[in-house]
Amino acid sequence: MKIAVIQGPNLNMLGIREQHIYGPMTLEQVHEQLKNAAQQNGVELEFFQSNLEGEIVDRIQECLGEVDGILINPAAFSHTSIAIRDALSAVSLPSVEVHISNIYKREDFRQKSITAGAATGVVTGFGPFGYHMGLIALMQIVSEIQASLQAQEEQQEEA
Ligand code: CA2
Repeated sequence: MKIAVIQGPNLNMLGIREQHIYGPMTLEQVHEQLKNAAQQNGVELEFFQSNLEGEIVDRIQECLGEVDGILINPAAFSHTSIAIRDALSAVSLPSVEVHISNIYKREDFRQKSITAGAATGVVTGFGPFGYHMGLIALMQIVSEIQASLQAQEEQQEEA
């Protein structure tokens, strides 16, 4: 199983600034922990971070036929980007949107995620551990999809 991890604008600053909101871990450390957890479950992760909306749209489109699911923190683009939402809808892969902070406890403008409407589910407010929660959910969803596809194939072979 292969999962793309897509990180939006300014998340490359994790652990460097605003530690009171996002904690002390750098993005590299978050990814390292996540990679270890994934490896233990036989899952391969592909990491991508960009500050540019179009690059994130491109990366989501590239996921088609390449990965089984998407773990994404669109960061500030969550609140603004119809393009990222459309890309997620277009590829129609299982996806989990992660927010490190609890967006519902913050400024009004953060309390609406446009992109979340295209995600299978959302995890918000659990710090970097939210990426692990999202990964566990994705592994379960992808396994269920794969099992049901296999059952369909077996039924067709029997018919
Ligand atoms: O809580 C989250 O994960 C957010 O997606 C983070 C975004 C913010 O715009 C969303 O409303 C909620 C911001 C990511 C920026 O991260 C920084 C990290 C360190 C220093 C500055 C920014």
